[in-house]
Amino acid sequence: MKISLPSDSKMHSKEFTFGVATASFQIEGAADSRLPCIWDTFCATPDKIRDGSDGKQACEHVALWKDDVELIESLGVDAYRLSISWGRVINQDGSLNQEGVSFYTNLMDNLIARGIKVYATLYHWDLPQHIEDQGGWLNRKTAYLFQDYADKITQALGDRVHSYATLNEPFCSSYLGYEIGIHAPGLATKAYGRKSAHHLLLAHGLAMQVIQKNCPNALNGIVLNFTPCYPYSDKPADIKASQIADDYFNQWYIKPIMNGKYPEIINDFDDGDKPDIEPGDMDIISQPIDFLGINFYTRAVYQACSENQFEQIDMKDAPKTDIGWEIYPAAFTDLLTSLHNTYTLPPIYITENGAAMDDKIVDDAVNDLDRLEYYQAHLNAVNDAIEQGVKIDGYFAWSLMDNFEWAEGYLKRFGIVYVDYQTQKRTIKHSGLAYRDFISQRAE
Ligand code: GCO
Repeated sequence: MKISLPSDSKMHSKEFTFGVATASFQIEGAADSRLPCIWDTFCATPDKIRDGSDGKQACEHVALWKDDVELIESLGVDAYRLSISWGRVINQDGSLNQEGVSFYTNLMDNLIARGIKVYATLYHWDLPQHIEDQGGWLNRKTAYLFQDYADKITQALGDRVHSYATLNEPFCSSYLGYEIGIHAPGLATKAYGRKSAHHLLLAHGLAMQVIQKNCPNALNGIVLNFTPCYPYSDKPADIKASQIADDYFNQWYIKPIMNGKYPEIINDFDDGDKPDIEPGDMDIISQPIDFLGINFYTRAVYQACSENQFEQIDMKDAPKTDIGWEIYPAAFTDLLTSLHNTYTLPPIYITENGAAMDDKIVDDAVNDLDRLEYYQAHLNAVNDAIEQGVKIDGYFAWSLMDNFEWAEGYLKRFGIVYVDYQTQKRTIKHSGLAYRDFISQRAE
């Protein structure tokens, strides 16, 4: 089975960027050569990670990076999205860790020499533990520490980076990490969700200021995740419930950046649950970005419920991936067109899209037709949005290779390359081969 798109698709043009994505904690390993981060602590806490695993080895990418660059090159992609581990490049006293910086400069130089553009995310959830010990994202000061890190690392990396994203998915860092506690640092207090989110968004804005100064030629922005919210029925109460959920989970993170304000639902919060917004914050948060990164995996369905206004419904008979997320590609097109209609957006990059599947490796091959179908359907969905006038300039498959899937440990495989964690052998899955073939067929 192949991947194909209509012959007149804009995605066939070399102007459209195709890439693969990873994140530092999920692949790097080599935990001893960086500062401990909140995910090390969370993994060491009993019952937090489903298979009891951690990120100490992961895909041993710090040791195997040269092979991994060859692997990326063999896929023929235009770009590689990686994240930088804050605690690998900045020491506890705030100075640069030259050894850590060299790891990334060598990696990037090698990618660039092969014509692969570097898309770097500065924060993909691995907050240094010593900063968490001072309150982490609940402490406003962390936003300024992030700005300082962004300032130093962007100067050190210079023009190697084609595109910088400040944060990856502040929703996950704040809601999953501080409000319901299923991700690091594992705090579960309602008010903490919004308070940490505000400091994350402030950190984004403060970092944008220094990145634009240091790297004016790079494409600089942020990566947000969206899980579009649908009503369970066409009853007005369910429609309302899905809108509130959408404001709470999705618009909460984009509206401050695009429009300088939080969704109206903020007015319904108890005072103690509101974020601490200081004068000038919303201007910092809403300064222009060069691109918006969008991560999409699934949708969610809600119905009204008296206690907390909305309740998610499990769509029992719907097709799902191995992580239990409904496969619903139409939501991807709906999301892209509705964001386009709601906001004045910069160019969009799909910075993550992909699926966990129950892969089996047989005779050195993984015949993951289910994942391939997921990619085909979602590339079609992106193409549909482009046809409807949405400006989308790139697409990154999540992920280059199987890796540490957060609270799921190594149980869920999202790669287009299979990783045998015993031997660290990488095997390109059928989906990866199809992605490679599709990319190679584009016009010059
Ligand atoms: C995210 C993260 C990735 C995940 C992927 C699958 O979107 O949650 O950016 O690190 O691994 O999304 O859950």
